[in-house]
Amino acid sequence: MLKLIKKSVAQSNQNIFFNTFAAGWLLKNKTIEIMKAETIFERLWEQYVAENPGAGQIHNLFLKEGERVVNDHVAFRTFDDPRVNIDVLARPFLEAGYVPAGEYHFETKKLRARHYEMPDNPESPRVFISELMLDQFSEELQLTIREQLDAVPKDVLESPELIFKGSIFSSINHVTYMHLREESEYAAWMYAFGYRANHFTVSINYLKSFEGISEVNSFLKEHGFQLNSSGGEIKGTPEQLLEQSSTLADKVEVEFSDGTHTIPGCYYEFARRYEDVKGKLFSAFIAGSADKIFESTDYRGA
Ligand code: OOG
Ligand code: NI
Repeated sequence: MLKLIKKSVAQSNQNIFFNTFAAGWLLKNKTIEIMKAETIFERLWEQYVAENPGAGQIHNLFLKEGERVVNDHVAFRTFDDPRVNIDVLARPFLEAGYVPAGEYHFETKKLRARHYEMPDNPESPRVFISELMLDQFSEELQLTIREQLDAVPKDVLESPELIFKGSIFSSINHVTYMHLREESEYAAWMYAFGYRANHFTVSINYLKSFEGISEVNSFLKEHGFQLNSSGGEIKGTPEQLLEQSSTLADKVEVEFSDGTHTIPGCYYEFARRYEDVKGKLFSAFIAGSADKIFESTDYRGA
């Protein structure tokens, strides 16, 4: 599909028009927009802070300290169904110039992930996309998700706007949400929240007034934010060239068909990267640490 689009771009070069935010071209009478990376992240950020005020508050606290907040990475979640898998979610980023960079496996959580980078642009956040491997779950879970996907209009699934759409399921209910959790917290989160930035990540490397990740963590706790302590508050070590911490996801009110419930939404992450022996900044992810970071959205009781 991606190849096809690329080819059409080349063929319809004369039709390309540009403005400051986007380029578009006509394909089968449909205008497909190529969004610039910056535009994508701005829209994702607005949606993310509007729905998870904690992240916005933390961001403002850093600004008040005189810091410039640069994102290390932004993460998405999805299912491995070919209609919505990693490749589908990656499309707008590839169009914007991103390239695939690393692959990760999470056996126990039955997840797979890939990260993408913008070449020659160290301040453009990495993009981390994971997918749930549906075949490894019960028939019931598979059916729940696939039936819901069957009901989503094709143009929604194929839209470059999919990454902004939130839950694409026509009706979600709390009983199903709680049931999905028994097999996978990730599946339940996806069911309720869908397509959006799961988290943004502050790059500690760019912070001037914080020595390291412990100081960042103390600052957050002093301001009343709770951290994900699964596997310890700090995941990874300087020897692994990546240290990470994250808040526990903000509690968000979700309207289910069987009532409104408050459940964990999105979280904010903090990452410090180190240079390797050759002086090259480590740019990948550490599966053992990521495994614990996923748990920042785990359900924590009513
Ligand atoms: C992603 C968890 C992993 C990282 O930086 O290692 C991660 C998620 O919660 O979807 O973000
Ligand atoms: Ni992350």
